[in-house]
Amino acid sequence: MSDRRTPPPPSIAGLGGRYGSALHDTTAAAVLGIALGVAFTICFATGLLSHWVQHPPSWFDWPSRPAGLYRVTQGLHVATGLASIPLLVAKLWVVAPSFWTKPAVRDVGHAVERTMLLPLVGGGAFLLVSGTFNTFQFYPWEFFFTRAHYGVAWVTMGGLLVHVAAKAASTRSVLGGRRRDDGGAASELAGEPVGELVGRPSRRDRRWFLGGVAAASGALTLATVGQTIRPLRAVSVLAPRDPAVGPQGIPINKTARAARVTPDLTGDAYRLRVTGRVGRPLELSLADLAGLPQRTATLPIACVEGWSASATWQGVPLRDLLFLADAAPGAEVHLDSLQTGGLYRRSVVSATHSADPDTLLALTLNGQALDPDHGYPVRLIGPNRPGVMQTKWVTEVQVR
Ligand SMILES: Nc1nc2c(c(=O)[nH]1)N[C@H]1C(S)=C(S)[C@@H](COP(=O)(O)O)O[C@H]1N2
Ligand SMILES: [Mo]
Repeated sequence: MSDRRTPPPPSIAGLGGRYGSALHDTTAAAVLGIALGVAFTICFATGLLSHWVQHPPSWFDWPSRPAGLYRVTQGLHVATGLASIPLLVAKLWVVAPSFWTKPAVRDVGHAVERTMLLPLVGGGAFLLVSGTFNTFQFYPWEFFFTRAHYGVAWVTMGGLLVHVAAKAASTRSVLGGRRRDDGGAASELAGEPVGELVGRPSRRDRRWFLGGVAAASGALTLATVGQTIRPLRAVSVLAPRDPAVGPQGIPINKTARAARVTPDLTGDAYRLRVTGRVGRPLELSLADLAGLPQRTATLPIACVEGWSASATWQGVPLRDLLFLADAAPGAEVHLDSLQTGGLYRRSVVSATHSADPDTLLALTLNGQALDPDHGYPVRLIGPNRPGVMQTKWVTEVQVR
């Protein structure tokens, strides 16, 4: 009845479930698996990097150059995560028949392999959903997003590692087989069903299917990546942010109103204090700051949520202020905002970043005084920093 030659490797193939489509096969599973493995690895590496930048371990010193590096790594993080969504859905669909294989567990190795699918699939789905929600600043849950997203990423990558180890050999033979397939001789392992099927897919069907998945992934990327690649903003109809929309042509994440930074705090009473380990503490009005030598830099705001936008900023280099206050050159600095609550009212500027001449206490954006929502009267803007560390409404520079 069946003309199947060698049975497929049991690690990929299953024997259960009846599935109508012939596309549930080992070759599609292997190709999608590799694509997902690459996407998840880039996403994890860039995510881990972002975590270290914000919570640096003692051995980690994030450079201040190139100025746009974080913009690229975090843009990649969000883009590879979004591109993974169609890949994961397709992969789960392709291998679904193998979930119902009998016996459910053959031996200890198989039990481990199957158990580790739970963190891999569950964790992967959680990361993609919670990450996507975060880019829309939509938090319909109780947990703290960054901690949960970070913790689950490790669990998921553990699952991925086990999965790759378990599937490496069969994947290699499946894809090696495919190449021989192209040469004319039929492969033994490639294109084998992962369930009980009507027939084997033709190579043409599979190419259409995988091409369609790739197109969906590419389309989702194009539809969102304009939030950081500005020329694509017109086609990025699904992007949570348009990088050109906001006061002074730049998006905002928290308004002055939401941060409870009121005009009485930013008016004549405003002072910037330089305190801590300084020879000469300073207390400067906005006019004092404007009277100091100004420096201009074109730098992006690169939000962890994946949007970014470049602008021209002018202000007093932080290192000049440290010099004026008689602080040790290249000191670590803690910034405090006029904002009284919230997680991002403070930030740390590492010695490397405080020494960079383009790390500015900015007074202007694209030639105008800062909009209240962009941090009037004074905000930090520095090269190669995540948006959350570009503190707005700065009122204290504390030297450590
Ligand atoms: N005081 C304060 N500064 C802040 C924030 C904040 O919530 N409070 N948000 C940060 C985040 S998450 C980003 S992405 C940038 C955005 O800067 P913008 O609103 O000027 O575009 O500001 C940062 N500075
Ligand atoms: Mo942000």
